Amino acid sequence: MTDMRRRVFIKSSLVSLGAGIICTPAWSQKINMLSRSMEQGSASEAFQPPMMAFPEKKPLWMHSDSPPLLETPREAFANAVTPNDEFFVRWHHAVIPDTIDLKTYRLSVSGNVDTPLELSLAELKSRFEAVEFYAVKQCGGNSRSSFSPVTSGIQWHHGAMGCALWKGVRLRDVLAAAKIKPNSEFLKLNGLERPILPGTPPFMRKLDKDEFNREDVIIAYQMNGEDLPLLNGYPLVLIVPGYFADNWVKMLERIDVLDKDEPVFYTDKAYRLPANPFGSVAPGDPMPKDTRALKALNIKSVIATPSEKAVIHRGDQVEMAGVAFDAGYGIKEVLVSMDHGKSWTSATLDKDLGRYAFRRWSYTFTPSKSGILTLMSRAINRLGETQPLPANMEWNPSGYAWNAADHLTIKVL
Ligand SMILES: Nc1nc2c(c(=O)[nH]1)N[C@H]1C(S)=C(S)[C@@H](COP(=O)(O)O)O[C@H]1N2
Ligand SMILES: [Mo]
Repeated sequence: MTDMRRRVFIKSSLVSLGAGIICTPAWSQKINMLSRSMEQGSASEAFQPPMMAFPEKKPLWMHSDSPPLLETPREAFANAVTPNDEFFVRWHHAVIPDTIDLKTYRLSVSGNVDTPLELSLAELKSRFEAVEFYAVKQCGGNSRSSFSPVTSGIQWHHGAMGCALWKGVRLRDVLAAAKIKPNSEFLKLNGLERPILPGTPPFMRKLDKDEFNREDVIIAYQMNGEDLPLLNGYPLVLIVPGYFADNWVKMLERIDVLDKDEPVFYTDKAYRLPANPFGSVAPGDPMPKDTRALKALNIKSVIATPSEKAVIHRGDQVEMAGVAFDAGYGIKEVLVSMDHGKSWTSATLDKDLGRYAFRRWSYTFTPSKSGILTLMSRAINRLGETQPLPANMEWNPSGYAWNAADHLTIKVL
């Protein structure tokens, strides 16, 4: 694969599985019931989507083949950094270019500016200072399959998230080079892919002034030291650390500067929560009229190991490990429980990779009797915020922002 021309044969490499795996309500209700019953062991694993390998990717759980919706297996979160070939994939529209020709690719910056720009990737890299940091990218719908009642949308388990080292240039430096006018209020940012059906809104997002002036909002051209995989947005992806991933526009094509607000479907109609502090309604209620955009991440931890399929005997030493993160305040502590939350013990935190990164944690124990054991994890951040227990998790009609204490069940022989 040359640097100038990247060709990824998404379409030809697909194995057709009919209509892909679209969750029917009955099917996902079943998963949900099963994954909720903490006593029943690894039932949820029996309903995993198939594993499928896409270009530049290892086999991942495939929720749909077109557009590709690929989920990272739980075990990957035993590490603080998610490898590019295991990083989840989510696209709204199926017409995704399988080639990006860098001879013709340009990022345009136009609208309320004095100097419109058409930047090649090489110009972007050479004209602006590079910055690099770790940050968690998490889909708003991650863990949606845990909600009861079931909500519509992709029935992700916990693998619509990942943490990578992102390298790129500051959005605000690029805007300054375009001589953005002082009365500028919003940006519209476009992805390069297109919907199949005419009339469907293209993937476009909006940032307000406070957001586009942040010094840590970057246009990234590298992920974990390499070019971005095409499915993760090659050649450029917007990084908004601490925010849910719907804000992180992939395959960035155009930045349009606005002097006044203008409705944008994927910011003003989709990706919204009820406009109250918890972003919730009574379970089963519809979305209220007053909504707010899904923005800052909430605190969360996920258990990666041991696998629910592991063969564990009494007296074995077992390492429980996973990751925790929040919107950037910093993880202070991760607690684990083996008695359904009656008592909690501190896990060991690995080194801090930065305020927006996954914080790896681990806890080693030796089960002394055989039977079913439920392992739970719960993170606390520097503000003292923590995860609710699953029974106290608030509900919203879109199934966004699930962040209850995680659990998994193992069988000790
Ligand atoms: N161009 C474009 N960018 C996009 C999207 C999209 O459909 N098109 N989806 C968003 C959503 S909702 C998610 S969860 C992330 C997924 O990023 P990934 O595929 O790199 O994991 O991309 C975001 N950026
Ligand atoms: Mo998403």
